[in-house]
Amino acid sequence: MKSYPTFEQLPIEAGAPAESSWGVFGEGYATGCLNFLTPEGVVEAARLVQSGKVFRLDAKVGFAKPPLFGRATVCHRIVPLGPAAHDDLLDNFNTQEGTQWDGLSHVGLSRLERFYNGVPVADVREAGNAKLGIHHWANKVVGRGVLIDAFGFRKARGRAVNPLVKDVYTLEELEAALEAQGAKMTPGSVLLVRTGWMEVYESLSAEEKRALAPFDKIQSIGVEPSRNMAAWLWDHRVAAIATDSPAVEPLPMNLGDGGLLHYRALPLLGLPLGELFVLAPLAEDCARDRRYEFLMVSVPLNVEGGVASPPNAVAIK
Ligand code: UVW
Repeated sequence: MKSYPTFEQLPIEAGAPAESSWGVFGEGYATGCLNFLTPEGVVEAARLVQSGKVFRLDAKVGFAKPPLFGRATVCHRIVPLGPAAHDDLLDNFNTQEGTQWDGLSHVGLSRLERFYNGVPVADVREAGNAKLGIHHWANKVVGRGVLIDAFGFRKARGRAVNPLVKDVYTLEELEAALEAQGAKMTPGSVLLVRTGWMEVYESLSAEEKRALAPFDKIQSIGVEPSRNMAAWLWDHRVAAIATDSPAVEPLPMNLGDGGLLHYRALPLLGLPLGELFVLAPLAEDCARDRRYEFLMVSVPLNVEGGVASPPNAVAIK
């Protein structure tokens, strides 16, 4: 892998905000940390395929009823094309209604009115989002995946955990879980962290799901949103981080808090955040064969100027 600055050496560009990687990836400005995934890394990751098991990492479209944070409800209709022929129509589809990658134009720095690499709000909202659109990721999210089963680690130690209540998996805990798994972070990996949120959510009644969905009601466990966490992710050359929780970091979150992982990751480091991934079946298989690494293939929707996308992701072991 090319040599990149350490977190402590950031920023490298004059006038860029503190703790930002603006300018680091040159021509690859639109893909941020996905630049840590290389063709050589894809070849190495393919060697991890041994059992031929394939794990789908996105939930079914429309699984969240209603969608979280007040997002629109998708409507699937089958429309006739001929006497015995049909098409699908997905009406009202918000690309973040369920399992999703947050693209680099999803959240910016409100104090600067800028997104990653200094892209102004107007470029995203009014000019078609050519610079940071999700189309830049169309063939970029393939490589080694590593799972940290933080939920399993806590439970195995007899610690009570309710993922649907605000709580934090500390960096120390994530490192301890990695060590207990006998796994290592190799530069240029997609990191998946199982928090337990999705499986507990799936066990709720329709009424309970409705009650927790609004922005001001939703609670979640998440990974520590600290400077140390951002530094660890950057210095380990993590290409993207995804969890089975709604925001990667704990909820509720105060959008006025500049220390949120959403700000540290998306507009500052260019680090994609994945949310509401399905990780329990993968975690169970990893616990069975003690192999927590795999080939990960994600092909986001190829939408010119898109802000986010379902990951369309699989882990292959
Ligand atoms: C918000 O930023 C509220 O949404 P998400 O957690 O889906 O990125």
